[in-house]
Amino acid sequence: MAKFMLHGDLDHPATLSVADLRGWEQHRAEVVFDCATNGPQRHVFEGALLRDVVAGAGPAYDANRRKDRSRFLLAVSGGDGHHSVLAWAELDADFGDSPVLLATRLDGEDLDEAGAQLVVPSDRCGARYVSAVTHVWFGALGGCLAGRAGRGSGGRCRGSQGGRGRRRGASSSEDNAARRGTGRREPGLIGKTPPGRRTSDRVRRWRGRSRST
Ligand SMILES: Nc1nc2c(c(=O)[nH]1)N[C@H]1C(S)=C(S)[C@@H](COP(=O)(O)O)O[C@H]1N2
Ligand SMILES: [Mo]
Repeated sequence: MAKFMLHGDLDHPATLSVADLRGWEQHRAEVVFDCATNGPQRHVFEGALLRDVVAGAGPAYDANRRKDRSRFLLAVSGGDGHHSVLAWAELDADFGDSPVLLATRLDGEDLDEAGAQLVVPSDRCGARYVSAVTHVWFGALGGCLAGRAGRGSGGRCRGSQGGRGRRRGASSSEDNAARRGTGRREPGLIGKTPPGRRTSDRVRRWRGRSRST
């Protein structure tokens, strides 16, 4: 029986079967998605809301702060190596409120043997309908990855993003690269005109205008 790992910044990471997913309220989605190679496909999926499953695993956000929740991501992987990412905010009722499912049934057939399937009803294209799900990772961008544990946000960070439990290619150099990418940046070095210069340009334009009117 196919199972998947629910891991990342969670108090209660777990290995779940499709049967376990039936423990959450089941939702139904009639979807049409268009694939560039196969054309439009119509399917009926039933399953648990991904946000319910993650919320039950103790996600490391501050539930009372929308701004903290907006930092989090999900990565969903299939057994064949196909994977897709979602922003937590896509699912969150205060943001996109999208009824993304981890499906337990497809067109009336149970998925216990095949494995759960990600269903993103708001997507036009089918690429994020990851089938035979093996991993669901939940984690943060920002404070946690940059090593500034919850600074100013009241959020909790556990420093385990991307490392623990990743299937393959989980090297520390990747994590370091991720940290570099989200690290502290020197303000003013991101292709901006220095403020002093900009101000004087504006003043010059304004003066020119005053004289001619
Ligand atoms: N595990 C896995 N899931 C996947 C894919 C894949 O390659 N592997 N392809 C995606 C794409 S591009 C589409 S259009 C849909 C539908 O693919 P199917 O027609 O092969 O069912 O599945 C999605 N889910
Ligand atoms: Mo596709």
